[in-house]
Amino acid sequence: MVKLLDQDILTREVLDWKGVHLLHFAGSSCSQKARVFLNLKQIEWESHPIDLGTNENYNPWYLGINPRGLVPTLVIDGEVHIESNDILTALEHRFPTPELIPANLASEVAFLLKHEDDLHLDLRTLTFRFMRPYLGPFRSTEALNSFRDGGSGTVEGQVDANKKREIDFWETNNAGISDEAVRKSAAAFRTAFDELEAKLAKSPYFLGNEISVLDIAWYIYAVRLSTVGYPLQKLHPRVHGWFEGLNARDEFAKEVARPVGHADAIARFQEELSREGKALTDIAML
Ligand SMILES: N[C@@H](CCC(=O)N[C@@H](CS)C(=O)NCC(=O)O)C(=O)O
Repeated sequence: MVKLLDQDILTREVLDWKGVHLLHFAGSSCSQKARVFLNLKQIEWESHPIDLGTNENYNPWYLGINPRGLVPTLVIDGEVHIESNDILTALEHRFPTPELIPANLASEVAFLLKHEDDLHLDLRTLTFRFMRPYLGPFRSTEALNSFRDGGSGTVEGQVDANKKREIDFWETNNAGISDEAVRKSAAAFRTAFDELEAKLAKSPYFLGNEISVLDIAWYIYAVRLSTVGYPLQKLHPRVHGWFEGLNARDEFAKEVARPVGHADAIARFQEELSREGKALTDIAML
């Protein structure tokens, strides 16, 4: 679990925060995952929005809490946890009911969540190619310099390689995301969702008859993929049915709802891409 050590944390005031605090962004998939989890557990928490649109995640104050410059971050009674899946695991330990990470399957769940996390940059690739009107500009040189210079640069006391990975992602893709990158990311999701389709042939949720953290995690990915034009219903009909079921639940739906106007802008952009033969389905031949 990624719980920061004292030396990793430069923004010292959070060490005095009591209770559950989530630093997050409304439209961030990992933040949405954490908020759905908090809803299902009915945990009271304090919200600290961090605006990714203005690169607030790269300002020194936030980097002093999250050296990776990513949302979400959990502060719980002065402990600082980063990495959404580790945040959920920490919350599960503190608030065990309802059980969303079955204790007898903890290591299997950790393995499956790692698989989900490994796809995060693929999700970002598709997002930044197919949701442009909603996202604004890519990360500027100035923002990336602020990121480079800020924070301790360490996680669990070690120099953190993930920071370089983040900077590399933006520097590689700032000029635009290539068709090849789109195809690679779409193929990774197709394989992952084929596996999920097979699981749903056996049970209504990924770990059996009850909702677990895996359903939350993949729900959030399914939302984003549907938004960028991935043909979920056509390619994975069981996953689509499961997705619709979760969409009907307020604890899920309210966390992924888009502000008025955004959904329309994205839909118009998708239509435009389809007319030009540049939609995700065209490029990835799905
Ligand atoms: N592995 C990380 C990934 C977190 C992540 O990439 N968060 C995105 C939002 S979903 C972010 O903060 N991006 C920074 C940016 O867009 O500048 C986690 O699970 O917490």
